[in-house]
Amino acid sequence: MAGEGSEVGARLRERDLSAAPAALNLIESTTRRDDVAALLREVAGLEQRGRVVGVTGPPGAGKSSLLSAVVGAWRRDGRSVAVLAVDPSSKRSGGALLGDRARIEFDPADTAVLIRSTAAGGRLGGLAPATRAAAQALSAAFDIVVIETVGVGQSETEVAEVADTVAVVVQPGSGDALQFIKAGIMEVPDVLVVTKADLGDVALRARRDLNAALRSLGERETAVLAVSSVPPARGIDELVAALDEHRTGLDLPAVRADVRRAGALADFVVEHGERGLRALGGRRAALKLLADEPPERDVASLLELLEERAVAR
Ligand SMILES: Nc1nc2c(ncn2[C@@H]2O[C@H](COP(=O)(O)OP(=O)(O)OP(=O)(O)O)[C@@H](O)[C@H]2O)c(=O)[nH]1
Ligand SMILES: [Mg+2]
Repeated sequence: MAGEGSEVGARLRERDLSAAPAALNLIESTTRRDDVAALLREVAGLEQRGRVVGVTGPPGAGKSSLLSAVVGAWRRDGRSVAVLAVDPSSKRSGGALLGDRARIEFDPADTAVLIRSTAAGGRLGGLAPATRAAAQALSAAFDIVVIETVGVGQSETEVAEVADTVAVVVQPGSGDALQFIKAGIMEVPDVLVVTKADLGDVALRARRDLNAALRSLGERETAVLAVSSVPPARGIDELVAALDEHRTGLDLPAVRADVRRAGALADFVVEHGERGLRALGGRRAALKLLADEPPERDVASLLELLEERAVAR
């Protein structure tokens, strides 16, 4: 039975934000796959309505505090916002020290904001398929969908597969991002945010070092901003503007086609593992195969294509 999935999907298509919790419940359930498929069919092709912003950075960098301020600014502009906060389930990736972790603050009576924590993906890495599906479904209804992930390096790459714009958030004095960028481990983010600017010189120095590192790589376009999320907040409007500006320059249909291709490959790896990937001749060959398909193909049909090819080889 996929009746509920179609119904919830149709409501999202009509931009009925009150359908979002039900949509997320379906997407996160492990037993309602027909409903999820029906839901995603209803919203297929509508993803370009909303935009997907990835916010990623090391544990405790200040991502959630920053989002409290940014969500507030977006709401003052009248934009609806959904945040999918991916909780690192493994001890390794941690998170801010217990008790020191901020929650995203918002007005609970405001029906145009939705904040949801979701579990991180499994061993095969990265964003859970449910997070990808949730971003796809919610971007049909909300103006902005944010995915908050913890980490730097790997997580930045994964969120970039789903998001139109990726902001990497670092706190002053932590050299992680700088080292990753220099070493080529991290792709250059669309926007770099140094938090805790209220701490003064150390934040300004971090910003200067990041700018210098980017210039030495010939990356002059990337915005590096210093923000403070504690009152009086600083740099928030500039960040909102930088995110908008990045989006304006994008070829969105092409970005979303790439998102669907990456999503199909991720689903395939979840279903068939590394062995399935080998049957396709490896990740690169699989991406090449997908890139040759028409950009409008949806995730389900791309997944079928991969499965057919894997069997044929
Ligand atoms: N001084 C100062 N402290 C901040 C600022 N932003 C965040 N903090 C503090 O930094 C700590 C971590 O902030 P969070 O917003 O939870 O950081 P996070 O990146 O979301 O953490 P995880 O989700 O656990 O990775 C909290 O104690 C915040 O109060 C800021 O602008 N200035
Ligand atoms: Mg957080």
